[in-house]
Amino acid sequence: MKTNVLGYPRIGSQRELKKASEKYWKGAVAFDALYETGKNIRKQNWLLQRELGVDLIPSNDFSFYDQVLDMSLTVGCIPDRYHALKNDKDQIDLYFAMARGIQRDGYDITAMEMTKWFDTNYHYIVPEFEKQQEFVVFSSKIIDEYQEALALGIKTKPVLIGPVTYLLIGKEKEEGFHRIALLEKLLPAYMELLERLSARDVEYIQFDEPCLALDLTQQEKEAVSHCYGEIAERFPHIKVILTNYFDCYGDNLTTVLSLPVDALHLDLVRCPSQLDDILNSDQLNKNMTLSLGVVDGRNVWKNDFESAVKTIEKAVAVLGEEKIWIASSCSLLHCPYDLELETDEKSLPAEVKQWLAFARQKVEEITTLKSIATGDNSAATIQKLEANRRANQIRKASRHIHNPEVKSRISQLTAADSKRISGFDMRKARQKEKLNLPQYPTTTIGSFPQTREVRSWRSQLKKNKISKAEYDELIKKETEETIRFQEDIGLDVLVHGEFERNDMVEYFGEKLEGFAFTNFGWVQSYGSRCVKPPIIFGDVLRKDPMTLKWSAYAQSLTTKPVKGMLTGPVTILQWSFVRNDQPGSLTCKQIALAIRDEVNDLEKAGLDVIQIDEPAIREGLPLRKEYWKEYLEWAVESFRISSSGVKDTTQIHTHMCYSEFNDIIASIAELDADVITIETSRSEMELLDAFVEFKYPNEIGPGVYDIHSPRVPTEDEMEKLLIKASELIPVDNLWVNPDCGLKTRDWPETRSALTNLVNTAKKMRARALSDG
Ligand code: THG
Ligand code: ZN
Repeated sequence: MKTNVLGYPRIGSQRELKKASEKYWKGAVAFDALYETGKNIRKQNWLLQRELGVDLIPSNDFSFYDQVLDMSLTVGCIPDRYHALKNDKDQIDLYFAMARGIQRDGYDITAMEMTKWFDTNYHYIVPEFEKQQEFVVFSSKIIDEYQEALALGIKTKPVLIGPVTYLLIGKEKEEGFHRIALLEKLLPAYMELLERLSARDVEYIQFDEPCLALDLTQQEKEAVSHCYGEIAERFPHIKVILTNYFDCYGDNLTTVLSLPVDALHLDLVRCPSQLDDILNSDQLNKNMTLSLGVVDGRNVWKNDFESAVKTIEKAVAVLGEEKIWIASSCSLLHCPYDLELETDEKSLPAEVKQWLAFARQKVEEITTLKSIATGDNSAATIQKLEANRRANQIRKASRHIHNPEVKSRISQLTAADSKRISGFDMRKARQKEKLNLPQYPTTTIGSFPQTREVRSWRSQLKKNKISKAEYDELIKKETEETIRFQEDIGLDVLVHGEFERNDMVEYFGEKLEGFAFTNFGWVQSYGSRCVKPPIIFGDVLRKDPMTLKWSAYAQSLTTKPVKGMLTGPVTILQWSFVRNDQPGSLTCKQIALAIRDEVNDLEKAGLDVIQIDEPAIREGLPLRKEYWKEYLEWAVESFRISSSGVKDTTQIHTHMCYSEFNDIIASIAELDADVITIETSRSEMELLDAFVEFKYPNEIGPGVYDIHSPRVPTEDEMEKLLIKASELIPVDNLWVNPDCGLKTRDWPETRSALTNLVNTAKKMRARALSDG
C-alpha cells in the first residue's frame, strides 16, 4: 500500500510566493530573488511530505502563476502576439506577459484569458489554439523540478495535465476546426517530454485528466484511449497514473478501465459510489492499482477514519494491499496550508478547530489511514484513530451547529418570497423616473483600490495598534475621497469603494452566525491573488446589519445614487468551506434570508440601487449536465429570496465574471435582476452572444475593459467595444462599466481608466444623438 498526494499548495505557508512575485512585478527585486523563493517553497513542500511519510510525492505541482500556463509553455503553445518576448532568457517575462499582459519597454500586449478551473475558485490561463497550431517542447520546467527534487534525495512523481484535458480546457482562436483535432500534433511534444523524463529514470508520472469528470463525446473518449495507448506503447517502463477528480468517471468508466495505465485515481469524496462500480465491473483489470482519494482536497473537515478504512478494506479485499493507494481526493492546492497556524480563538473557536484538517493535516491523515489499514496496532496509531472518532462524534452532537429560529424561518418560506412585486417593464419605468439616469449610464462593479495603506489600517486595527474610532475615521476619509473622485469624473451610479472589507465573502462570513474564519487559511485564487474562505459550520443567521453603516454614510455624501454592495447567497456558499452535514441547497437558503434582511435595511436607509453579486453562480454548476437543473433551481431561488423583498423603484443589480453564459442564460434571466454587469472584455464581447441570442430582456453592462491587468484601456478601444455592444443589445438596456471590481488595481491606473471610460460613454451619447 502506498500513500499518494496529487499536489500540494504552493504559495508558501506565509504567502511567500505572493509577496516575492509582487515585488518582482514592481521591479523591486530581480528574478533571482523570486526564483529562490519558489525553490524554497518546493523544497519545504517536498521535505515535509517525505517527513510525513508520503510515498508518491508530486513535482511540477509548483507554479509561478498557474499550472495550465506552465503546460502551455511546456508544449510551446504561445500565441503570436508574444513572439517578440520568446528570446527572453529565463522565459519569465514572456510567462508573466501571457498571464498579466505587458505594457512597458515598448510592449503593449493584452493578457490571455482566465477562467475557472472546473467548479473551483481557482482560475487558470486559457490555452489559445490556432488551426495550424504547432507544439514543441519549449520549457523544461518539469524536468528541472524533477532534477531539483532528486538533488534533495527525493524521487518525485512529476504531475502533468493530460493532453486531452489540456486541449479541452483551451479555446480555438479561429473558426473551422475543433481543438481535439490537434491531439496528433500535441502528442509528439508529450512524447518528447516523456523521453526526457524516462532518460532520467522517472518511475511514476501523474496525468491529470479531470475532463473525465465531464460529459465527453465519443470522439473525445476515443482521444483518451488513443493517447494513453500510444504512451504505454512508447514508454512501457513508465508507470502512468491517470487521475480524475471533482466528480465520477461516470460513463467514461468503460473507456478508462480499458486503458493500459498502471494506476487509476478515484475522487471518492465527490463520488463514493464509483468504487463499487469499479470493483464489481468485469472490466476491472486486476493489475491496475487504484488510488483511493478518500481525503478531501476541497474542504477543511477532518476525515472520518472509520468510514474511510471501511472503504479501503473493501478495495483491498478485491485487489490486495499492493494494488491500493491512499490519496487526497484532488490536489491540496484548494486547501489552506496548516491548521496549527490558527491560534486565535475569536476567529476559530477550539470547538470548531478540532473538526478541521488543512493540507498538512490531510497529509498526516493519508499516512495515518495507511497505518490503520495495514494493521499497525501501535499505541500512537490507535490513539489517532480514537481522537478522530471523538472529534467527529462531538461535531455531530454540537449545540453550536443548530439554530431553531433559522430552521423555522426556512420552513415558512413561500413562493411569494422569491418574486418581485411587478414585472421588469413596470419596474424599469418606475426606476427610470426615480433615478433619472442618462443613456449609457456609467458605474463600477463596487470595489476601489485596496492599497497597501488601506490593508495596513485593517491589520493595525487587528493588532490593536489603532483604535476602532481611528480606523473608522481613516475609512471615512477614503470613502469620501472616492465619492468625490467619482463625482468629479462624472460617473452616474457611485459606490462607496468597500475599503472596510477584506474580501467580498470573508467580510460577510465574519458578520454572520454559523461561520468561523481563519487568520492564515489562504488559498490561491489566481496568480499571486489569494482568498481566505470562511468556514460555514452551523445554521446561518444575520444578527445585525452588515454593510448598512458604510453604504448609508456614502449615500449621505452625495445626491447621486450610491449602490449598496452585497455578495449573493450562491457566491457566499461557493467561496466558503461549507458544512458537509446538510445539503448545500439548504445552507444557501439560510444565507439568502440573511442577505434579504440586509437588502431590506439598505432600501430603508435610502439606497435606491443595490447590487447582489453572484460571480460564482456558473462555477457552482455540477460538472455533469444531468445535475444542472436541480442546482439551477435552488441557486436561482436563493438569489430571488435575497432580492425580492424590495419596492419596484429599487434597482437590483447583479454581477458575474469569468463565465460562459450560453448554457445557463435562461437561469440568469430568471434571476430577474434589473441590471447585470458581466465580464466580456478579454473575450472582446464574445460572451455577449448568449445574451443576444436569448434576447435577454433586462439591462446589461458588458465590461468594457479588463481590470485584471494593469494596462490602461484607451477610449478608442472601449468605444469599439461599445459600438459592437450597441449593435447587439438595445441601447436603452446598455450600461458602461469595467468588467470587475477595482480592488486589485492602483489609483493612478484606476483614475486614468475610469476617466477614459466616462469620456467614452459621453462620446457614445453624442453619437446616439447625432445618429438618432
Ligand atoms: N473573493 C473570493 N473569491 C473570488 C474573488 C473574490 N474569486 C474570484 C475572484 N474574486 C478572484 N479574484 C480575486 C481578486 C483579488 C483578490 C483575490 C481574488 C485579492 N486578494 C488579496 C491578495 O491576495 O492580495 C488578499 C485580500 C486581503 O488582503 O484580504 O486581492 O473577490 N472569495
Ligand atoms: Zn467580477
